[in-house]
Amino acid sequence: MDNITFLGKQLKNPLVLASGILGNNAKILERVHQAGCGLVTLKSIGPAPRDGHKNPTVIDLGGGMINAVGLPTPGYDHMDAEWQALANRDFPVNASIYGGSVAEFVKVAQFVSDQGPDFIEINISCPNSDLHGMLFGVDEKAAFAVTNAVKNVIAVPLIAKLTPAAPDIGKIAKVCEDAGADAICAINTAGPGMVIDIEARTPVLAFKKGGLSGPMIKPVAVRCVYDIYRAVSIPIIGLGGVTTGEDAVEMFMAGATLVGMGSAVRYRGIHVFEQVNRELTDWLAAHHCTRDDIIGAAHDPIA
Ligand code: RRO
Repeated sequence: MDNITFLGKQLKNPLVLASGILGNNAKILERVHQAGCGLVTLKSIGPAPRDGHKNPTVIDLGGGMINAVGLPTPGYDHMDAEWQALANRDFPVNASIYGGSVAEFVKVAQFVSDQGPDFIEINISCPNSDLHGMLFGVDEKAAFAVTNAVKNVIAVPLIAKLTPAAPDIGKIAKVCEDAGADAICAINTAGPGMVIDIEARTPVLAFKKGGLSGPMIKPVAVRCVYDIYRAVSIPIIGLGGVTTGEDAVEMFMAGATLVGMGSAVRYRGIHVFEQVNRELTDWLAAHHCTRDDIIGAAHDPIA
């Protein structure tokens, strides 16, 4: 698979690095691009410096991971070196941002837009936030307000990253579309879940609860992308448990235009992007079809 257009930008393939996996360092992200990733997403950038939660923050459960990293960020205006390095990049970047209020989202979005990312992704779906009692992504009014406010102050396409914790993710996606989102990204981690150390009689994560990722959540992610595809007419970045070319095919069939990977980078390394791209290309060739043929194909089964 090569050279596609997404929201007016050229990508070398439809594979995306999920937010939060490899930070914001331009050199590392360039290596991910060189390793076959079509679009890299930054770790969510917030309004003020923040350390994140105490360790342990990530546990490999086998079949997936649980994390409560806790939104660590240098803060949008404490990243001069990163912004400078990213300004000289020759690869597409999706900048993920968060805030604890609509006003904070707007402040971060305005600044980040001026740094020239290709896209801005609003993270309204982090399961590990102690910044506010509510996820913007589970409340229709809040989702509309933040999407609309950010849309009004940025100069690049806007992507809304959604949570499977929403009671009706299709409805939230439609609200975001109506508020001006140019694309939907789904899903953020699932849950939250909890793992207990039975000898210590205590939750293993310091934050106690955390978001689930990796192969164990793929069916939830596929269902969410399927529901969103039926609810909106903007493109979808489908992610959640994708590790192989066949997983990517499944996401496309559910309705994704691009497919993201996060935990898969841990399981297969950064070269997972060129490997999955090869597996995808081989699958399409073996089935005599193109990516365009399979996007949303599960919605219209051949009798
Ligand atoms: O930093 C985190 O704990 C985190 C974030 Br911001 C997110 O969006 N999703 C996640 O699983 N962890």
